[in-house]
Amino acid sequence: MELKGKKVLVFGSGLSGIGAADLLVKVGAEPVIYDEKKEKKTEDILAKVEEPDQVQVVLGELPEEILDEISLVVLSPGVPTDIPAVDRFRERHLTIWGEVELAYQTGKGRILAITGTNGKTTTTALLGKIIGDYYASTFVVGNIGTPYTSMALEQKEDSVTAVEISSFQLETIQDFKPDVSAILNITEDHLNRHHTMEEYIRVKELITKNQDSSGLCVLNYEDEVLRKFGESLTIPVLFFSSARKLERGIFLEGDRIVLQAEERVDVACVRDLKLIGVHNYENVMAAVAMAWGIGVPMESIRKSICEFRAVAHRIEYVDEKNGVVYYNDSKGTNPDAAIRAIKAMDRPTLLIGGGYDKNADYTEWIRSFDGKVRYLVLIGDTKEKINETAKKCGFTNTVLLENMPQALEFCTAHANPGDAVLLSPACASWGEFDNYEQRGDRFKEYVHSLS
Ligand code: UMA
Repeated sequence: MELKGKKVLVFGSGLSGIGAADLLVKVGAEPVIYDEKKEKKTEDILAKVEEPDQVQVVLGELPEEILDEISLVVLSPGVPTDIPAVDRFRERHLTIWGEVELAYQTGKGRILAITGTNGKTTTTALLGKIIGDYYASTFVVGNIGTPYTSMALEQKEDSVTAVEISSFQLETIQDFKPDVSAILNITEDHLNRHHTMEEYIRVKELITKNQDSSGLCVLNYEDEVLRKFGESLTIPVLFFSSARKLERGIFLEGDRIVLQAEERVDVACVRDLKLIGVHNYENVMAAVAMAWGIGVPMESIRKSICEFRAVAHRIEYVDEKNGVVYYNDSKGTNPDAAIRAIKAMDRPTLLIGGGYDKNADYTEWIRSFDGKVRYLVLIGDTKEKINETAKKCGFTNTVLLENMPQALEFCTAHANPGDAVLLSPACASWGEFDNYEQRGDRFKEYVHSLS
């Protein structure tokens, strides 16, 4: 579609809307940023765009006259596609694109697109490192936080882009055609938006919609829905598995990651990775398969995956000091996330937990310790409550302290070589910290200051 001279409605004034409006100005279109929240301030929105004189802002009710003038609507991912406002666009047969479609239509180069319920961000960041270490022009965009639209015009024919794509973004693609796609897993999520699991699955699977025999789709063999989907696809598929050897695919064999295609390639030993936990090995296998799919040499991939240190604050390897490995999982702000972190530990662990009280129940978290936790060091408002729960579950090795510095001092004094110290609080950070990032950063600063 020729965008030059066209009036385009950009629905949503968040990150995605600002990225879309800036791109539209650059290609000669006339964006109208529209946001339903009338409390928003036009000047605040214009302060975020690159060319405020070229952008119109409409808040609250959308006047009929604007609809008469526009020919395209770019929806932000947070805008549901079944609300009355969007029905109005459909009644007028307006083209509706999401930001991913707009970026795809204006961008260049090869595209590697990742979706899935969990692990998208880690896999996209890891893939970003693999391609960044090998190709000259690479981008990492999408749901990960950098709007795809903000980079599309920088792309060149030889660029390679890793895109994290949410189900919200997939709902509004049209021609978007990744060279390699991946669906990591599909479990129940976002049902308030997609209503049924069937619809959520359908939307996730749209990532392959425009792919053909020149492409590749990477899927999790251990996810029943995805296994069936892969078997029904007519485009090339490569499965990954953390539980079995595949005739063709990438899989875990003991502690080794193996790729079996035309020939067998020993990718790496998981002990050489800084990412830990089976869920992370799945993310690694997906990223390796995608990079291999576009021809990155295995030597280069191996080096990149062994160097990659995880997304900040998510079971992030910090350092090894005196034989003790330190992990920062400050993003573990609820028991579910903290369970994932403790499950990932493969050595005796001194666990720092506690923080702001969100009224959570800590029973399942304590039960997941599985004999691995040597000490549970508790700080914050929740320390007494967690201690009570621990006692009820029969776990008595708890230590109650005042703050993070005290907790860290205790851990460094009591950890033995071969142990891990893990910050995974199962609670929000408020109280001692402004946010989980600050809590994790303080933890890392302390670890780096150890001799
Ligand atoms: N708005 C309306 N009407 C609506 C809904 C929203 O007017 O019915 C307006 C809001 O008033 C607000 C704007 O739209 O001003 C917000 O748009 P948005 O919710 O799409 O948020 P953005 O800031 O544009 O961020 C989006 C993604 N957000 C969502 O999908 C909810 C970001 O993913 C993404 O990083 C960013 O684009 C860049 O691509 C975040 C996210 O939470 C991380 N994603 C979900 C997830 O990971 O689970 C899917």
